[in-house]
Amino acid sequence: MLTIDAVHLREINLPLASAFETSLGVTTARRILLIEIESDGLTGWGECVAGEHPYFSDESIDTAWFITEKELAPRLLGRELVGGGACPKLFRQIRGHRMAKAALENAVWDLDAQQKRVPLAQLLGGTRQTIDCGVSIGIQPSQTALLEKIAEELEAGYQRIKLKCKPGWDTKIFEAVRARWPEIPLSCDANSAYRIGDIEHIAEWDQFKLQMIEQPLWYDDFYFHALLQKRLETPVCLDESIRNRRDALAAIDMDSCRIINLKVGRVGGFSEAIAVHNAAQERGIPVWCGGMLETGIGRAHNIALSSLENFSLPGDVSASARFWAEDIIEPEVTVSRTGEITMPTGIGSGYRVRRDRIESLTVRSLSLRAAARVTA
Ligand code: OSB
Ligand code: MG
Repeated sequence: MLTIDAVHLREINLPLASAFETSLGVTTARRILLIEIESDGLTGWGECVAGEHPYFSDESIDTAWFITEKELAPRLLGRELVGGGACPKLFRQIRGHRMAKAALENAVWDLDAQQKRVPLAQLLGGTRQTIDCGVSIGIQPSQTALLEKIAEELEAGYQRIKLKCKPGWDTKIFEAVRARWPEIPLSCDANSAYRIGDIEHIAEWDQFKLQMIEQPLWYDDFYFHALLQKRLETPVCLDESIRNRRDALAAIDMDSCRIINLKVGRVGGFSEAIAVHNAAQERGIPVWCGGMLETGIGRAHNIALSSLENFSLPGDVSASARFWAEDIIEPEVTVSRTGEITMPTGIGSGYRVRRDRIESLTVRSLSLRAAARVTA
């Protein structure tokens, strides 16, 4: 049993090593909400993946901070929990705010793994010893810059290249990339930049033999993605649309997608992520682990999750150095020349959190302590 003694919120500001551009906009620095949960002298960490603006989802760091402070943390403080799996029920009264919920729930899992002295991956039910890594490459200033970037990432060993795309940065770009690399595993991610009227335009991409087309249409849609999938040979992959297990079931049954990008923050925490993973596995649908420009804390959690069996395609889980001049964990996440991350074997996430560095990056913090212990 874990008793939640305190929940600490903090915001750190961290510039990205290089700007990341998608159809949603350009990100040059991150404002990140980190969660620390204390129980009997141990500390579990969680990272909230909500962005500075509610562009990817309807959450932002500021809504997440508010909901964590006013609604979620009070439901945990002083409670005795069997583990992270107890969180969804405690949070059920609050609708939405899944990224805020995930940061707390994942911190509880992190803590539980430390208390039980097991690797987090093992606690989650993971079996893989290594995970396969791909990269997501943002929209670049020019086609030449993009080709250089791809060459670099292939040279580094990454097993799959995902190209961010949008109208005007799509067919021509895919043509240029395929002309130079006819066979590499290649995919694209539109972050909902297209509409169903673009169906014939998107269907032209079948010629590029993409591994998948990620979230081409509306962020909250299943129906039109199913119409599009019917017209395509290339598998559609859903990211934004999948909020939980029921969404995964609906999308799979409707043939809205044939692959799922699973992001633990987007679905509200490890419990729901495992539920989505299992539902997809039972139906023969592969999942892969998505990324949200995480620091090492969220990255380490993504690595642990990726060790589950049905994470059978390379994820957007890549080296710390691609995002940060200096990460906030030790050792930093590194990827082998064959594009793999070896699962850490230590207890908990297997990475040490650099509290001194986090302190120096902190721009605001708030500590909430239990008034008394409550038995749930
Ligand atoms: O749609 O997968 C996405 C980054 C921020 C917001 C949305 C997405 C992304 C990525 C992943 O593409 C980048 C990464 O963390 O490796
Ligand atoms: Mg995506």
